[in-house]
Amino acid sequence: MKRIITVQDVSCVGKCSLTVALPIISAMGVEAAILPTAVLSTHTMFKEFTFRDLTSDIKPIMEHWKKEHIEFDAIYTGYLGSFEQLKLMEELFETFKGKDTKIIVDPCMADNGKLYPGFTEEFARAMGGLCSKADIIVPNLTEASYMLGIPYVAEGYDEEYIESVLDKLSKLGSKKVVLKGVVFDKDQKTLKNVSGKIGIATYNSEDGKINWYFHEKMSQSYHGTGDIFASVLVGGLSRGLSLEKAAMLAGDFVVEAIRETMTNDKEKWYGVDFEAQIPFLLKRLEELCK
Ligand code: PXL
Repeated sequence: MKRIITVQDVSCVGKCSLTVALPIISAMGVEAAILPTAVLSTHTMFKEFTFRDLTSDIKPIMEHWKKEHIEFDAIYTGYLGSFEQLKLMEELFETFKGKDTKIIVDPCMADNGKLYPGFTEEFARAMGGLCSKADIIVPNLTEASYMLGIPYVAEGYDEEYIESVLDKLSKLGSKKVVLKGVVFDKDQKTLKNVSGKIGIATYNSEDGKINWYFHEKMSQSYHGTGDIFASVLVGGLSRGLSLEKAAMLAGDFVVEAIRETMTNDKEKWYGVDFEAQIPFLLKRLEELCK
């Protein structure tokens, strides 16, 4: 069985970060080891959440693993809360990157044109630095814009604009980029029937190829869907899927999880009801693995 390590906070209530990564990656048949960076009573979209920083535990945990010769097939970082944690992640990568270990960085810090509470533009640029050490990065368009220091463009852009964003992102230093949340308001030179849908662009800087996957754009958006996307991507890659297939599976699962949640929409800030769609995820995973 493949073993990955994921580094994120524990938000005790409010489905995101480790409370989605663990069940999803485990359900996909991959061992999910964790390195919790902080414990919060809820994610930061609630008011008056508690917060306990665990940064000082990170190094001793890594040292113990090193002594035990523990190895990981993938290292996946999500929500990180400080410059110090970003530095520690570089050390984690250097220490545990084996010959075939994939490093996946989800620069989780912003959406819909805005940084999450507590993050700054300076932090976003430093996150760009961590991305340079990754094999694959998974930003949405807002995170991409902050990391690149370019204005966030909400709508009206074209294929060429997205190609230039992908090129700039790969120049941060990661060979592969999965850019989420691309919406074209009309068909493009090479992309037909895409207007109003939501697209995921998978870019490989080695051959310059972009693979597009468009799916239904749901009328509601929810918290934690980025973490669900990245978790499925990591699970899919660990099960041997190509990056393109893993991104497709992740996009489809997020859509089904949102559809499920929209049938019971009382707790919008709580996160999506992905649990009910795990059978769908596993069925699609097995089909794609064939
Ligand atoms: O879903 C991203 C996330 C993870 N962890 C915490 C958050 C957020 C988004 O706001 O607050 C603590």
